[in-house]
Amino acid sequence: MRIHWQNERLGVVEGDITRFDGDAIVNAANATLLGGGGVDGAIHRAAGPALREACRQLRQRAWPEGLPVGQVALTPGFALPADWVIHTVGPVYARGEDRAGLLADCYRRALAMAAERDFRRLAFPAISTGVYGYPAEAAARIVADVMREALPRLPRLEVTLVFYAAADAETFLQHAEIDGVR
Ligand code: AR6
Repeated sequence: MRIHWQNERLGVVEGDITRFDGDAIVNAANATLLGGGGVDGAIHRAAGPALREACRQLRQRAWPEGLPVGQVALTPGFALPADWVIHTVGPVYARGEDRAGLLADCYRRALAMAAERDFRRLAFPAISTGVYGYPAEAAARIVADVMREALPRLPRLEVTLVFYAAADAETFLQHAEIDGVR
């Protein structure tokens, strides 16, 4: 993974999140939790069929109606290098409605879950900015705000933001104010 920007708390890299070798990666899933395209499809392929089974059981036991937008759910990582997967469902972008709070919830709740479990290294993809159509520039500002607010209270956690393409990492850095994040 190629590093575009980094300090002690936060990294902005380009690469495939399924290769991240830390405590957990976040999955930009959908409410069914049963897989899909994009990063979700890649994570399921790399983790193997046991992940789908774990997600199916999660649905049955905890989320029979599906995982609501902005919520998080945890499974093992199975064949992934990361030990755990924190599944979340980002909002579908809508012009006429401000869903920034829901996108922020995905990041905040994933950070809280990681802290609860005492995870030290966590990676996020750019939730909602693919199929769900959230503009990368707006998402960048939301993510930066959450990191600025949350990371000072989670001193043991190191976060990596993984972008699939170099251009996406650069767009993020142009629109996010992360210099002050510690
Ligand atoms: N590693 C890192 N980032 C990736 C990878 C990867 N392997 N693959 C794609 N991305 P998307 P969403 C980037 O569409 O918008 C799925 O079908 C991608 O370039 O995966 O939240 C789910 O099942 C983009 O920047 O997620 C849902 O139905 C970012 O990940 C729906 O898509 C997010 O794109 C969720 O849509």
